[in-house]
Amino acid sequence: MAEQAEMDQLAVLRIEGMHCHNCEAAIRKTLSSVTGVHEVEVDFNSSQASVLYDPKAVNVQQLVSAATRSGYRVTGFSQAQAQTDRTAH
Ligand SMILES: [Cu+2]
Repeated sequence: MAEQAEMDQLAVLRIEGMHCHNCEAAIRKTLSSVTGVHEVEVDFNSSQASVLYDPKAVNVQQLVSAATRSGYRVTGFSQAQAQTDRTAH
């Protein structure tokens, strides 16, 4: 698990258009179905989706496209190398 996480990349997408927890679930489902995505956390309150993915299998543009396809607007993203602990709020 730890070994895998070292190679993973973390992207935090800022998503516009979520208005309830069903939206949260819809985005989580869509992003989770993308090949190479290992973990998805969507937070409706902060309008953010945190995606842990394998950069060799998928890139951020594809994640953005997937979220956009599900009917939401991605207004930006930030990226970080995923280490043992993720940035908590
Ligand atoms: Cu909704």
